[in-house]
Amino acid sequence: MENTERKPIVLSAIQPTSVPTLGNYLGALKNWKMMCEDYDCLYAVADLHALTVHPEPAKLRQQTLEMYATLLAVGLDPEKNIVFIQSRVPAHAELAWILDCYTQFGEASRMTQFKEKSAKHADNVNVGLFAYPVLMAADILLYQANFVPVGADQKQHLEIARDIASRFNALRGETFTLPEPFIGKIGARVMSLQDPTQKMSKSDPNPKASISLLDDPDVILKKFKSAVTDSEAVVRYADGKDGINNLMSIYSCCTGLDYAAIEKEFEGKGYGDFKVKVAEAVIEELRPFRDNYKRLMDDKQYLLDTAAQGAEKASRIANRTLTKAKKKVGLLLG
Ligand code: ATP
Ligand code: LTN
Repeated sequence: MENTERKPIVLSAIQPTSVPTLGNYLGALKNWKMMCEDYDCLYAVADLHALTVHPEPAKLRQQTLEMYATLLAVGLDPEKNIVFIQSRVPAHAELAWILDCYTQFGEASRMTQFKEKSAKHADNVNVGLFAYPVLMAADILLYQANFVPVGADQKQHLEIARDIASRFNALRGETFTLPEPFIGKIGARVMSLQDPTQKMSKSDPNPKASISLLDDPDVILKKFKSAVTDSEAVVRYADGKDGINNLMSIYSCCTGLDYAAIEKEFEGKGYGDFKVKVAEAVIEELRPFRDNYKRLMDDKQYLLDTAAQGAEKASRIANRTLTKAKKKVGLLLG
């Protein structure tokens, strides 16, 4: 995919840490698919980022393949987009080192995700975890991306990517495009079904808290039925109704209805009816994904071949920017 039509460039990535949740889907993957028509899009499986949590090697390999299949199964066409695995494009790690040297210790220390993850895993606060946002900046800047579709939790990482890029540009001359986050209005922060003050997360140990994209329909229904709500028994969007607000935003994302229309639909009805309707909407939304995913996972060779082609196309673009950055910092090229 050469940028001959000069469409704006979009890049995003997702870690292969486990099966994506409804949060990953509504906050990120669904937007990735929507952007395919109007932008030149690159989407990656961020396997290098996943190394920060020391996954078991065989498991990481399997989950990387599964996440690659997931990206295709949500409808990202590998002919129209570049869909690739991060570690297969060595330029990411190379540029990350250069950018490490243009990132201040203080600014990286302020990253909320670093603080949260290092508090949660105090036994493994490695340098990779600290430099995680710099690798993410390299992912984005290598492709001169204009927009980065992510959930709200990644906003701060986008800001540091911009800061690193502008510092580099100011010191070494115009090299990188400054990226902007693309955060959807609804679905940017899907909350846990068991504690609606916390975001739904793949790594939540409580399986009832999140919907996995591969959950069977009856499991999805059960999880929604046991979602934590409040005692008011009125379906309306309001402060203090975190559980219902969350279900309303999920329903809105899956049906396209706005909050006023949802309130009207459930006027005089209890939470029981509402939860069943939300579950049904989610089941329908995910049905094509489940079918595609199963089919793709049965054809491992196709996945490997497509990933190899994706890496080749991505490398061609990434290497241009890498060479430019190397020259700017004074590395001797042949
Ligand atoms: P982990 O639990 O392993 O940290 P995660 O579920 O937060 O993972 P990531 O791989 O870090 O998922 O994120 C992939 C994409 O999904 C990112 O764009 C992120 O912003 C988005 N995302 C993650 N959780 C949510 C959520 N609850 N609501 C909306 N978007 C989300
Ligand atoms: N840190 C991101 C995943 C990620 C990413 C990126 C997102 C890695 N590299 C580049 C956008 C652009 C996360 O979602 N946790």
